[in-house]
Amino acid sequence: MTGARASTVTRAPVSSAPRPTGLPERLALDRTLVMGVVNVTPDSFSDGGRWFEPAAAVRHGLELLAEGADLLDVGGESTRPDAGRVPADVELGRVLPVIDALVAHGAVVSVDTTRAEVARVAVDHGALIINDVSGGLADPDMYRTAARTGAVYVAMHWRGHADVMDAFDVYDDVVADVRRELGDRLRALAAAGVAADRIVVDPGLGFAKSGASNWPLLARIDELASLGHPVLVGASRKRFLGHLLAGSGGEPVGPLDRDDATAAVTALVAAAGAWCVRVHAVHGSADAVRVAAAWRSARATENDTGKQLDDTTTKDVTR
Ligand code: PMM
Repeated sequence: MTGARASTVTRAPVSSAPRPTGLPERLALDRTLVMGVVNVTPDSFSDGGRWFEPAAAVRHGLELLAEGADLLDVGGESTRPDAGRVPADVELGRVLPVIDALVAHGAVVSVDTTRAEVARVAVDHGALIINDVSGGLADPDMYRTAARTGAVYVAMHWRGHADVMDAFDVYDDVVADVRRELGDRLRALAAAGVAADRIVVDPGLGFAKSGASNWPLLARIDELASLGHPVLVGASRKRFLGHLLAGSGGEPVGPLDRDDATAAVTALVAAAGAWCVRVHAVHGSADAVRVAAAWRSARATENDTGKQLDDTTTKDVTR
């Protein structure tokens, strides 16, 4: 009994995850947040075209909120492998009416863009988060814009646009390499005047990462968290989950059949202390973050109890 208890105190403590400043108080929760994806694109890999009309996108965003999303990520340019670029005015024309309507409904909105101009206008229209999958590498004005607007900035690990990224899936140690490259981004953000407490980091699952490269990033997420910033994870419906679930013929399952696996990833990264998960199907992940919060809380209590018992045991032994 004493031995079993003593072993609990040797575990790593469950640290409370950092969260960015600058968001409404209602998002300061003791659990991982769920970001629902609203892709206003004709060609995103899992839901392209389904919410392309602004009214459909707004309806979809409201449904995701009703299912338990804490915030909504609105994007107007697909980042699926091989996707081409769309002009900035087209991107803005897609996202602005949707952001306007969702903000008017009281939603916390993030804009998914690699363009400083799109980010700036979206923040003017009420977006509170700039979600930049390029981590600032696609547009030299992005960090200045993040600094000037004061928006929360998500710096995702990125090595190149969608049409070329698969060629950059070359790592010595994917976790160490991603951590180092995110560290470079953090230094550049600091030099541009972006407040450290507004920055979130993201491993960029699926971006210049094949199936095998994604799992260590999930399993060793604590190493990315050790950069000292909140961590956002976007595993939802990605190819590596399709390959994991492939049947005996080796065919990956389709994107819409990856939501249960996505929720399982949500539970794991939420238990590890991720700040937020970005998902297409909200319901399963909204449950998963609550399971993980209960698990973390019980684990923290058990560690405390274990420590008290262990201290008592120590006194007994020395008496
Ligand atoms: N993945 C996609 C788009 N935006 N943003 C962040 N921060 N992290 C991600 O992993 C991420 C993202 C690609 O998925 P989609 O085509 O379904 O939007």
